[in-house]
Amino acid sequence: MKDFLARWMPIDTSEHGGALDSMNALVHWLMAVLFVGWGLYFIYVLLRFRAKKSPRASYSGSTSQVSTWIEGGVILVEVILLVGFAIPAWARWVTPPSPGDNPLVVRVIAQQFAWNIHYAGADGIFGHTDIHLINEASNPIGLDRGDASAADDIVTINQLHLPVNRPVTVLLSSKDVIHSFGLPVMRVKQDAIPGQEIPIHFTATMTTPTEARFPGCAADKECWEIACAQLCGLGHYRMRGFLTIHEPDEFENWLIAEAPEPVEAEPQPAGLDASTAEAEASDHADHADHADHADHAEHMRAAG
Ligand SMILES: [Cu+2]
Repeated sequence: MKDFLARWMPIDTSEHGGALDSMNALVHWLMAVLFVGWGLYFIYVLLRFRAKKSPRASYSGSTSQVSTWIEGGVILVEVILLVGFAIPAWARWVTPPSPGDNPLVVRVIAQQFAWNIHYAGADGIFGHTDIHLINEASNPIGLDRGDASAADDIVTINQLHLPVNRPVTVLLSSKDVIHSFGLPVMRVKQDAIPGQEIPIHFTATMTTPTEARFPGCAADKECWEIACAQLCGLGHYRMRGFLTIHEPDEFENWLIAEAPEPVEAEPQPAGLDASTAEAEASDHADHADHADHADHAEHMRAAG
């Protein structure tokens, strides 16, 4: 059944995906058995209680205790499914990876109609964000660049880059309405709910193939898709991000390449000539809050 279902499924590139697909197959088998069982019972009842054979209704009904025992059996099976399978599976799903496994923590902030990705940078600490600092073009998550721990933070739009074989925790939130963060190849799907930060844990087991590039992906590799799986507004159809899984060293290089240049806090000398000021201004524009990504997002919006 698992192989049969796999024909309609995207490839599985996550550590937990196999178990999820097996459960999917198991549930399909259970549903198949129930479908056939109830279908046969329905046909039996149609024949057994047909009008020709029972012209008068029986007002006393069934006097046997069989149905009581069956109901008891159903309750027992459902308790076993809940306590023995569902609750342990849920507990595994919500347990964070151990710090010894060096998990990577990434914030994903959904908005109409884009995915903002926030990396903590070299210091491993997310900079302070403030709703009043949000600027849709230059600072979509309201990152406070004045905060010391924000200086090295990386913010991208619609571009999620992760290392292979390293546990990842995505802290998922939303700026406006309910979205759903779906990584089909990673067997991950979680609603993003305004006012909540929801952790999701997974580990990628495969890097993205290089043969072809997904349209709109800015990475050098083909990207897999981040799909918004919850109807979130008129632009929902184009709320698509791109997931790239790298080899660990490749991922570190990507982080270094994306890291913002340190901004000098020194006051400008009074006698600064015009050409130097211009050069400085353009330099700062290059290193501003990922203006290139904002451009890219604009392009994506326009393309959508
Ligand atoms: Cu959405």
